[in-house]
Amino acid sequence: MTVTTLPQTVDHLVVGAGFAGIGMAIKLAEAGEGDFLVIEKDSGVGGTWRANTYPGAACDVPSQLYSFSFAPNPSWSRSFSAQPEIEAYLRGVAERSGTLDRFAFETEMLDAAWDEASQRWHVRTTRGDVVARTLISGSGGLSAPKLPDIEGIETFQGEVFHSARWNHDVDLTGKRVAVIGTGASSIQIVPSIQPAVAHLDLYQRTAPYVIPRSDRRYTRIERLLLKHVPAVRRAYRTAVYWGRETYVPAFVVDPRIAAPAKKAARANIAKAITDPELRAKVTPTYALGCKRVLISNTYYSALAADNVDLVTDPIAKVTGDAIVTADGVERPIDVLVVATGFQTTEQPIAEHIRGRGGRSLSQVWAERGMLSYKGTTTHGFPNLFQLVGANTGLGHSSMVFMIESQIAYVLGALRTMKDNGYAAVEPRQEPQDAWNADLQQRMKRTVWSQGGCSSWYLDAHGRNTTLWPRATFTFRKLLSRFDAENYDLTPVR
Ligand code: N01
Repeated sequence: MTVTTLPQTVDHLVVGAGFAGIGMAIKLAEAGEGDFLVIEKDSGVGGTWRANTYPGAACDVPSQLYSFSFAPNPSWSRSFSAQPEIEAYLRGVAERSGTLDRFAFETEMLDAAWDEASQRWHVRTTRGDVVARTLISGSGGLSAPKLPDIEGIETFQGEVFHSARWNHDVDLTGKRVAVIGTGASSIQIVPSIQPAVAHLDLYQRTAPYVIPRSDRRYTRIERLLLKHVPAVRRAYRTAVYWGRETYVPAFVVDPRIAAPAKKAARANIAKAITDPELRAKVTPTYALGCKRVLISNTYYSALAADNVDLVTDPIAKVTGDAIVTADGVERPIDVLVVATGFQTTEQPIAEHIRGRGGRSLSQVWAERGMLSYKGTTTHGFPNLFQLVGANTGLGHSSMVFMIESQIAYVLGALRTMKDNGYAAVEPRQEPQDAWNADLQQRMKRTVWSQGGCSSWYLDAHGRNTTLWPRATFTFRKLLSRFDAENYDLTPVR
């Protein structure tokens, strides 16, 4: 039974029921750190893995690593899981944890304001107000769709939807479809819908690097071993973790290490595409790793199919029934899919979280970009914890690892507060500035800054405020202890 009537007060209010929110709820319950409530705008758990149901949606991080360390999934069917399997895993974890009676679904946070007098967060939701000692955001870095600002798009008379809001009521069979964007979502959508549609125009602004996807169904023997022998599961997980951790972060700062991946990307094109013009169009012109490296065995062969056109002329406008490119060519369509990504560095939720003095996160970030202390806390925002906060994203490994590191840090903060009678903790400006100066210094040398591309990793001023530039175990080490000495600590009055 989930929450139907919101409590007026709670110790900890968690926002979002994806990996972060579920993990936080389980660990809060285990630690017995006061009562808590998880609010979620959707009607069930899963977060991004519930929202993204587009055809072909799957994870590009190996299954064994893409799960909580404390809740291994003995039943993954393949080495890279598809969306339904990940959503089912998360649902199962939440159900088995016994915490679902603290979850309120179809409850969206409208705004949150820190009240200095009571040392509490006052939170307005679509289903009533809640006052909480701490506000723990698990609302995700890739959850608010970014819609393209294209002239006339609002006048389109056919069906139009974003990749993360797939409209399953629209049957694409025999339709003329346009997909805008060639990121991780698009390269999964395109091969999945290509066989069914009459014609597909794929609008590419920048060619991605696409390397082969080493996905396969586990054999029967493997499935048995993974299910019944925890040591085998651990060995698979460890192998995947270190395989990525030793190779991938290294090429972020040394392009020579990317040579084998670049070769694999070129071979991937050569294998599927014979037309030299199309080959040239899909060949990236910037350094590998500058944008997220994508994985697929079917994307290029879908592009080579007779019913697909890869359009690289810039889009000039959308009319009632067509897309018109800058060269004046008009391509009629029935359905428009915008696979144009997410609002990453200017997240809408930031406008609605107001800290000390009534300043919102977006006001603070407007000056120096999205920033935080250790990706989790922010000066001026006492008792606010952001899971998947600034500079915690990864291009190479599992976000679940990062989330678990953050959850442990939050629990450390809550323990410190309880043991010492603190009402509030807030990172001091100085350590926060030092943390961010160090990050930005490291960013200068990376392929994300030097690689000659634009990406969702960078904000409007070219600052990378989304990715973690070091090894993931370093992040875990740096967050392994709650460093109260770097915080202002307000005693309970
Ligand atoms: O979004 P994106 P995504 N006109 O921002 C183009 C995760 N994810 O949803 O490159 C024309 O990567 C834009 O062009 P350009 C993963 O972290 C994971 O695909 O900016 N085009 C780009 O091609 C991923 O990185 C998985 O020039 C426009 C595309 O739209 C992140 O989510 C699966 C445009 C956007 O690509 C985001 O991926 C899916 C415009 N106005 C997602 N605006 C897996 O685990 C944007 N574009 C597999």
